[in-house]
Amino acid sequence: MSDEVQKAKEAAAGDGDGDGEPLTIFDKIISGDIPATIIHDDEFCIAFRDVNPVSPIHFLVIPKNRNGLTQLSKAREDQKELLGHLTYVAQKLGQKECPDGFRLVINDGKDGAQSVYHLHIHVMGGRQMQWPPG
Ligand code: DGP
Repeated sequence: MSDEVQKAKEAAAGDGDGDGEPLTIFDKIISGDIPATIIHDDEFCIAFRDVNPVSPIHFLVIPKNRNGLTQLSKAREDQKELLGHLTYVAQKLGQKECPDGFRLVINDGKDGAQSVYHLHIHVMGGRQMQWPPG
């Protein structure tokens, strides 16, 4: 078993932030238990490079306090401001790193190909993106 898989299995045993949901690998990145290349850190979110980049620039923006936001479709009315903040930070960083354009993606659930159940915005760029996505 790879190190990453082992860590993910261990992480699944606990509760990330008291919201009743299991810990994910991203909770361990937030706590600093797993290293990541963090490119932004503020009161509400962090952004870090994706470990499996699909484009020259590929990073993730995630809320620090998941608070039930395992996926976008679990968002509550009182989290609208947080969602706006995440999107705002994503575009600011996207513009800085990819001045010619970039793409935001949020995978949601099984058919959306979500693999980590802690809401995250993918920001991808540094090459010509194609459409439609796979
Ligand atoms: P998604 O399929 O939308 O749930 O994307 C999850 C992303 O998280 C995927 O592109 C790979 C990334 N990822 C998973 N584990 C780690 C990790 O330990 N470190 C970093 N930096 N990224 C990770």
